[in-house]
Formats: sequence, C-alpha cells, structure tokens
Amino acid sequence: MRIRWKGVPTVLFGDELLDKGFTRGRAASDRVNESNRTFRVRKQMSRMVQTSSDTIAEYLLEVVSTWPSLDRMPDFDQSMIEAAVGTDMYRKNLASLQWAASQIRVVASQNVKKITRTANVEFMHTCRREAYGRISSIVGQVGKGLAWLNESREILKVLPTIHSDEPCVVITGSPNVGKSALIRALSSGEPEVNSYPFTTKQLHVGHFTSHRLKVQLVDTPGLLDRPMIKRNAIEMQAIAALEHLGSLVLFLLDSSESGGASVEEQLNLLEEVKELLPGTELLVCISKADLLDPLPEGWGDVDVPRTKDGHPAFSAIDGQGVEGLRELMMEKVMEVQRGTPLTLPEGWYVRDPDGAV
Ligand SMILES: Nc1nc2c(ncn2[C@@H]2O[C@H](COP(=O)(O)OP(=O)(O)OP(=O)(O)O)[C@@H](O)[C@H]2O)c(=O)[nH]1
Ligand SMILES: [Mg+2]
Repeated sequence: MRIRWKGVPTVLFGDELLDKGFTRGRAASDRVNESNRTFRVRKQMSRMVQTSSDTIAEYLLEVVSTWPSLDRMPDFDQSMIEAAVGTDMYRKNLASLQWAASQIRVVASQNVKKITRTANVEFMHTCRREAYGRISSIVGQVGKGLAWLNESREILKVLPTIHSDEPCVVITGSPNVGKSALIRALSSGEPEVNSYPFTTKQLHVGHFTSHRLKVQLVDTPGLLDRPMIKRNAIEMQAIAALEHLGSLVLFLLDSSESGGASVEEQLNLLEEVKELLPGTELLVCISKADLLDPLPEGWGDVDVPRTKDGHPAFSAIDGQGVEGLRELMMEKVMEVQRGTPLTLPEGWYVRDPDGAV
C-alpha cells in the first residue's frame, strides 16, 4: 500500500471554514419563499443554522477520513511521520476535528429545536446568533489543529514513499562513496528524488524488476553517514524507519578514498550501521573499483569481480560488476522473501498437506 499525500486535499484554515459554512447558510436562507413572517423567519433561521453546521461538520469529518489512519499504515510510514511531524500531534489534531464536528452538530440541533418551538421572531434571531457564536468558538478551538494539519501536509507530501509490499534495498555508506551513482546505474528509469524531513539533502528512490520481483532502492544521505553523537532525535527516528524496510542493506566502501573519507572512518561507520540495524542483512561492496590499483580479481572478465578479501566490487561509472551485484542482491532479497509467509487475499486459505483447511 502506498500513501498518496499528494492526493490528500489541502486543509482549510478556521476562518476559511467558517466563511464557507456561513456563506452556504446564507444561501440556504435566501432560498426561503414564505409570505407569513413567523414561518419565513423560522425557516430562514433554522436553515442557516442547519446548513452552516452541516457544511462545517461534514468538512471536518472529511478531513479526518481522507487523512491516512496511523494504525493501518506500515511501520516505515509511521516512523517517517513520527520523525517528520510527530504521531502524537497527528492523532491528537485529527481527533480534535472529530470532537469539533460532533460538538457543532449538538449546538445546531439544540438551536434548531428552539427556533422551531418558538413563535417569537426576535428569539429565532437570537438562537441563530447563539448557534453561530458557539460554532465559531468551536472552530476557533481547533484552528491551531487545522493549521497544523495544513502545514504537515506540505511536509508529508515530500517524504519518501516506500511500498511496504515490495522488497527494498537500502544503500548506505559515508558521504560521496557513490550511493546515488549506484542507484542510477541499477534503476530502470530515473530515480525519484525525495527529501527526508530534516535535511535539505536529496534522497533517491530507484526501482528495477528482476526475477518477477519489483525491487526498490533507497539511499541514505546524511542519515547513517554521520557519527552517532552528532545525530539528533529526528534522525534516529528515521533510522528506526529504515529498520522496518528490512530486506537488505548494501554498505558501500570507497577504498580509493576519493570521496574524502578514509577507509578507517568508513569501517567505523560500518560498525555503527551494524549496531543500528541489527536484524537486517548487510552486504559490504567496494565502490569506484575502477580507481583501484591493482584492479580487483577478474575485472572485466567475471560477473562479480572481488577484492582480495572477498568483497564484491563494482564501478557505477563504467558499469563493471553492476549486473553481478544485482544478481547477488537478488539472491539475498529472494532469501528474505522466502522467509516471509505468503499473504493471501481475504477469504482464501492454503490447504495444508494433511488435507485440513
Ligand atoms: N571513478 C568513479 N567515480 C564515481 C563512481 N561512482 C560515483 N563516482 C563519483 O563520486 C562522486 C560521488 O558520487 P555520488 O553518487 O554522488 O555519491 P553519494 O554517496 O551519493 O554522495 P552523497 O549523497 O553526497 O553522500 C561523484 O563525483 C561521482 O561522479 C565510480 O564508480 N567510479
Ligand atoms: Mg547521494
């Protein structure tokens, strides 16, 4: 399942919402055609209250229902939302809209009742004013929540979206080791460019299909490549999100050191990554192998050239080793896939070998 934030409509601010409701209420009252004054005012006032409160309450409930439910979304998306805007606020603000909608309905029905039961035209106006005042105050109370949702939507719609039902390979390593270049080399089509909630760095998400599996590739700029102590809580949260992606982590080691980080620094980072993503399968590969002297064993001849210590090596620039690396990745990915139980559509069962259902 994929969350389509771009499909979630923008959220009105409190005053815009009141405007919308009261304009509809006014229009409904203008349509009243009644010669008896008492009947006319009664109809006008009750329509104003009913129509404006319906418009506002329905709008609020619509926001609640178009926003993806946290409980039903994959762990990765939940963690990303936690890192980007906070899941507590997300829940709290949506719940406040639900509360406001029901309060508005109560205010409307109380006042419509009073308007219907009185023969005093002045009192009808008073009831309508009272209803509008209370509706305004309820909407005022959720005004901050509406503004929060509005702002959050802008943040959430640029978050990386990962299909939780497709395998995902996370490409990591120190800055400048060739992560994005590898994603480009492996992907069919242009990688999608997204951003993490806290960094201006761009995050690439690529795809390819192999062995009938669509595999996603994500890189981690500024996420795993900084020393632990310099990371903030939000970054740690996003790292936790990566844990949920699960299939495989490729750690790129640029042993040419042309990216700026020494091999020692890179190996320290490798140890940290292992600690941070304990349950995830990790494959260490040598990037920019075209810069190595001597070139790895079998360079130009075999599918998977390897360095002396056995690490697969590749060059994203001339393509050497890239296809072999893809196959290696697929072996691991398919291993992980086999470990996950087959999910069947609702109502379908697998017959077990004993014949029981
Ligand atoms: N010679 C050589 N250069 C490479 C190779 N792959 C990447 N580069 C160069 O290394 C530099 C960094 O590559 P990127 O792919 O941007 O590295 P990155 O890890 O995504 O960098 P950040 O996102 O900034 O962490 C660029 O100048 C690339 O041209 C390679 O296989 N061989
Ligand atoms: Mg990059």
